Amino acid sequence: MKSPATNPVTSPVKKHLYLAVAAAALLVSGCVTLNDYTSPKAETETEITPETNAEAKAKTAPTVQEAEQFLQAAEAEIVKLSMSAAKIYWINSNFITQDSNWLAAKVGEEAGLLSTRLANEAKRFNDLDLPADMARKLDMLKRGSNFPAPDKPGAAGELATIMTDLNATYGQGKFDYKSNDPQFAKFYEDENGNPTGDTLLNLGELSEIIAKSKDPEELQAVWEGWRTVAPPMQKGYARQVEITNEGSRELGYADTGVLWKAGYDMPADDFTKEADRLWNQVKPLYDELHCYVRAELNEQYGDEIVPLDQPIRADLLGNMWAQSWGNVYDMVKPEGVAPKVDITALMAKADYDEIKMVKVSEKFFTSLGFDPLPDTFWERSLFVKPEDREVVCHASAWNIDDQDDIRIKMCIKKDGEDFKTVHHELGHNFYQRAYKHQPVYYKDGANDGFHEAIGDMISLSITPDYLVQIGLLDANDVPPASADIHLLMQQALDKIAFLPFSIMMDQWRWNVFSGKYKPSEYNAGWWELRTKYQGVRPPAARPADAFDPGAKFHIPGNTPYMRYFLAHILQFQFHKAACDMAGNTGPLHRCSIYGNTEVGAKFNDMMRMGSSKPWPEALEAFTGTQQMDGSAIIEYFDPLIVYLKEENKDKKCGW
Ligand code: X8Z
Ligand code: ZN
Repeated sequence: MKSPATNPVTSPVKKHLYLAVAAAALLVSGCVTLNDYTSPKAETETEITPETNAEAKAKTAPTVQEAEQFLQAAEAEIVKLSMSAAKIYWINSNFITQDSNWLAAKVGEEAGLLSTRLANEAKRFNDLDLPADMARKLDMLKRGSNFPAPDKPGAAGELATIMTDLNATYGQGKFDYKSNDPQFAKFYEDENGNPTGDTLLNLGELSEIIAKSKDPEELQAVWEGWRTVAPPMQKGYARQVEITNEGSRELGYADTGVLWKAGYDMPADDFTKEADRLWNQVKPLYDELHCYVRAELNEQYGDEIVPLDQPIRADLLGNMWAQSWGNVYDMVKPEGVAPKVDITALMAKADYDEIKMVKVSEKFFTSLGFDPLPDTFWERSLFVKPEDREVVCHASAWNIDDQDDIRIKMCIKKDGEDFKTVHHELGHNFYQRAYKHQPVYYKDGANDGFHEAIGDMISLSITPDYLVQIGLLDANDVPPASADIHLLMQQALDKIAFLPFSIMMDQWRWNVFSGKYKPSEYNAGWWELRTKYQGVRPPAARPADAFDPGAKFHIPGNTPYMRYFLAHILQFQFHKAACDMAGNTGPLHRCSIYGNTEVGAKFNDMMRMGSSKPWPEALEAFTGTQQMDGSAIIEYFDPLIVYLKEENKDKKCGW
């Protein structure tokens, strides 16, 4: 149910953008239509006059039946707006133009107005003793948008316009990097070597340089260059915070951060503690990884660029935001020769194109017993970056009609990283389809971390043995058990390095919403948290107007990020439960559940619940426990932890 009003995460227009998962209409089965619903307030106003106050009060007090009618009518309204909103957002993200932005802002305003109205109307039933199911639905309506607008003229429109602008500014972000330098000609020429006329690099191209270059000056220039897209966003961002905080307060939340934290079936403060608890379970592993990687980079770059007692320069870690470090694997890999399982190379050898990557990913899900994706998925998805127009390239999965019109939108690169991202996106789509029979209120993940964890859990089964099974890897090239450290290192660079990044993103937003960081402190606060959690720092002092949070999609894209932190805990927990179920007796990191329909059926039992029950019950349905738990991560990486501790034993770790 959670989503901003201007991009495809909007709700209650029921937009789940994962990362732009649009979900839309549930066609309500005819019993209640909008016209059937008469405002209870209007009825009672006419009736109270001749009665005593007590009698009047008894009459005006809402009834369970009215609450039921209200929920049905609200559902009908949501459904009505959903599908057109989803289609507009889809078009806007696939063709960013002035006109499609206008349409997105317009429907975003409508969605915002609807969301605010329904949330406020739902408050009427606050003191009523209701069956748990109805209370849950009303609560979901009250938290219907992650970015609620206040109930006053113009607010929803202003908010929707800002949100659309931020999204579009990010989506079109470009930067001129050495357009005259022949070394970079490939970025500025077409396949035939003719100039494209475009002298600016987009995020995909800049990311490629960050992933491959080992020249600190170049890395710094590209890293700083991408961040020039963000300062123009800061003013709008700060205004958006004001508006949506006001909207949140009207709904009874201290600020928008508290509203977000209230979405986890527990009091907001308890959720903060829960996130900290999970982080503390895995932090020792991150600390070891950080210590080891810094030392390896120090060997490559020297004391001046990578001093051994300082946070690591964020531009040296192979990713634009230093959120996952897999691209520096070759620089930091453990001693000893290990046969390389390079999925990028294997796919190239097997002539995989973008469609084949998606087909193979789909096959994993069908091997577990899920139905194949519908024809419309293949007809309507975007798999390849179009040359002739501006699109939002950040990968996303959509459900346009809340039934079977599921799609992904992704500028797929033919590499191992995107092979896994395709699984991630399909995880969203298969989840959406699994809960399509639920009422609109429950067409969502058990919590948002579940939604992000499904496809990632599948990816954990992309083991060398699995790659042999699907014909990508030759059986003779399966690394021996002695090479596990290499595989685990690769995995840790992606998954463990990600944990502190994913927890600090929303720490920053919580602080912004609570007013702890004023707009003038946005950037300093950002780096305070980046340093505290990740132990990274900018390559040089940041300019006074820097707004570095704006250079990461989910900030202007207005997608909460705690979901990814939770997903990185949950996916290992799911993987362990699945492997136990499959009777796996080997190490967790070598287990693959490919082809196991029994596990698939159990997984589906959890998925089909949607958000109809508090998430601990969904978790229990699959794992047998009600608690999120990081111990499966520790088990999975156990050999690596031993290795890192040994490697680090004479080092001074920390920053
Ligand atoms: O945004 C995404 C997905 C879409 S929901 C591609 N992810 C986060 C990111 O890219 O920052 C997946 C992992 C983290
Ligand atoms: Zn996702």
